[in-house]
Amino acid sequence: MTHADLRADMLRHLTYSFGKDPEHAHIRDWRMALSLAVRDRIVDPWFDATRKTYAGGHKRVYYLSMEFLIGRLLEDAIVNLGLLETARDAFADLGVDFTEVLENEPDAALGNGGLGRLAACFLDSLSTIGCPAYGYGIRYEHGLFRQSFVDGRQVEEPEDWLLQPHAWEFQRPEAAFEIGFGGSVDESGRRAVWRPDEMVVAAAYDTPIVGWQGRWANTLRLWSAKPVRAFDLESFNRGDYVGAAAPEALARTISRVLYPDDTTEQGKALRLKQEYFFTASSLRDVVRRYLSEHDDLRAMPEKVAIQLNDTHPAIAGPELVRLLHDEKGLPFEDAEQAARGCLSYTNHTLMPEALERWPEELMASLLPRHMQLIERIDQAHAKANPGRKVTAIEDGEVKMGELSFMMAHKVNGVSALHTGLMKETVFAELNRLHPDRIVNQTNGVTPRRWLLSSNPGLSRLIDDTIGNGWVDDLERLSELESHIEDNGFREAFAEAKASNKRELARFVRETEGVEIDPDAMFDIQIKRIHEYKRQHLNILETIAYWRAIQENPDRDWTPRVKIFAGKAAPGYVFAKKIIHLVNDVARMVNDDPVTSRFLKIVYLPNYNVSLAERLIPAADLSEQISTAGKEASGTGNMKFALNGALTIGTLDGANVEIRERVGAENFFLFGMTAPEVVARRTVANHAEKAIAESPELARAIGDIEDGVFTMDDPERYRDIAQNLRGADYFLVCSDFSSYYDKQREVDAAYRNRDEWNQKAALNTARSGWFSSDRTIRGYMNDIWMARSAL
Ligand code: C3B
Repeated sequence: MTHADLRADMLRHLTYSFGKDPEHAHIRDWRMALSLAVRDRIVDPWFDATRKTYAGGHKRVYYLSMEFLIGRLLEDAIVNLGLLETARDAFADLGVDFTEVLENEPDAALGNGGLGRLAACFLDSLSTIGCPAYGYGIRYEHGLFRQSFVDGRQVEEPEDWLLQPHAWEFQRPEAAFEIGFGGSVDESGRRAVWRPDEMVVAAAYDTPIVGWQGRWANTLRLWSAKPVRAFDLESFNRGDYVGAAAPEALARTISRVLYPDDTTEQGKALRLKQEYFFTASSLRDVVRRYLSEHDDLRAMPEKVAIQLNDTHPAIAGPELVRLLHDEKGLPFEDAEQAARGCLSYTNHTLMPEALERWPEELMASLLPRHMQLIERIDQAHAKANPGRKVTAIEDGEVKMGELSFMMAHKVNGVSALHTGLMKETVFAELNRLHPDRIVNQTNGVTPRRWLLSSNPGLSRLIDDTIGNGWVDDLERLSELESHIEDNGFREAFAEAKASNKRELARFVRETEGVEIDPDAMFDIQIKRIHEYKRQHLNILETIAYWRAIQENPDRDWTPRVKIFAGKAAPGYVFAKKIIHLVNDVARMVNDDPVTSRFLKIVYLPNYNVSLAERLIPAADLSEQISTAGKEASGTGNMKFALNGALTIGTLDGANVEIRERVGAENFFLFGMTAPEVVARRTVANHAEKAIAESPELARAIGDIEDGVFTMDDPERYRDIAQNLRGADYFLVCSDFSSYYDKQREVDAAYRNRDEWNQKAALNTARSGWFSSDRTIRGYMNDIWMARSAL
């Protein structure tokens, strides 16, 4: 297709789909016209994929996830269809700014962080590999809140991506299911019959996800909740307009908002309703599709693989048993076995507060039949494993992790370390009973979005050096290694980074009004704000460095820009304090005439996928500093390494595997290991001791306590200081010295810029294994037993 063809298609859509005269078209109109012109090219491969799947009798994979953090889709589609240059040229002809068109698309934030973004990378890889698959989730009206700062404090505003025109989804009025809640179970007949007392309709919206080079396209099917009866005419006619709209309002609540908290349970009935709502509609869709081609429900595992992304869809176990046993008449044992054959479960965290538990009472009132089936599943497990104390129901609560484990044929962790810890801790007993069930699948990221699109400069250099086969075979990046010795290559590599940094500096100037020097080291920590991720360790080190420069301003310090971005859950008071502290410190440090040549701090608001795409290619240093044993994997860490940043990190999550691959000499390791962390916690007054041994730390904490950064309100951070001196559960103090010293090694290393560039290039060359294509192949081979249909 030529750019003239694409231009003609856009003009046609502009005129006939949107009724706009090109003379009066807004950027938004151009974005929609381009989106439809591109979408037209996805529909055929999409249909072909469906036809091939049916014709070949292929096994299908269903990925159930509360979150899909897909971000913008237009550029992804354009890149995967190989239309980037074509589209650029088409807009050049039209005199419209192509970048502005791409950036006009709302960033679909239907997720909180790593878990949701992983699901989005998996969709891209499934389509690239040609594995027949569906993503199933919720079509939230409001995704993750928008973050801004007022006097340094986080302020949340609702996100409203769906209010803007959106080109990707196809509504499927024919695919709708009635989903019930509450009511009672009638056990008088041969089969138990659940009679819910509340019903909503789950309506399907499909988004095609096209893979690399348009060879295959899968579907992301998101469910929206609608009332069974749209409107209460009787109330309306009585003049009760509010009452008339009540059914709709109530139903819509279910798909209204994404819970803005990725690690702590809200304990709200609504959350459980959301989980059941999307899980039940997805499973009904799966069973319907299976029965349209096959009769024997016992053989479902041969054709159906259902992945539970964390425990959020864990109700799938009892729901699938209910469908097969109560509704389709299979004996309970057969239903359970068929369900287990289809289901597998990914655990994404060991944080105790994030392991979902629902009060039995709530479960029984919202899903009475499921509560009975959970008891039966638990009893069947106990009977099969006599004398073992492991149950899915304990202390009046249903433990969704245990339930998922019992109902899955495979359970996986997301990095080697995390999987090992799963076996030793949360699932120790279950692992003893089912030693083959737990497997590891280390996370990965899609190279299409996280290198090819977001870092065009580096991608071009890679293409010129080794060809473009790396895009769907990322381990070929290793072919770069032999070129790293070459001065010309190293300089070009450095220039690609420098140019990304200049672009970021421009962005920071324009959006924040802060000047940063593109030649300084860009040191970046971007992720959700959480104590275990230890943004406060980073800011304490920054304060200590600032003090060191102040005391000795004539020394030849290595200039640094510390960049932070990330949202705190609205109810997570401590995390919000950390944000406020970083902003307060930034204000003071950036205005310091003595130190600001050497140190700047920037906290960019409203972190999202699009901002990550801007930041990661411009990073020199990647901060991956969680308390060892707490970060299940991390995926940002992989994106940074792939884009040629060096990591400063602990031996946690996938950092361990990144370091093994890029080489210990190209990674700045600090801090305690996971077993050392456990041991350190048993030391009385560990924090006090660490503070006593580090004058830098003592001074930094003292500064916070003395109100150095908060002249107007010296008490503001007393509780942070108290937490550090007292409990310090995440061992910020105990790891401080090791971190501070390692940062000084980083300073020294950055001064030898050629050697740094060499290490950076080695990070890129050796990160190929962290492609989500590799991860998905692992799931296909070890868990789903599914094959590519290409
Ligand atoms: C995250 C974990 O915190 C990350 O370490 C991991 O890389 C990703 O999942 C993907 O596996 N996670 C999350 O974002 N939300 C949760 N509720 C639990 C884990």
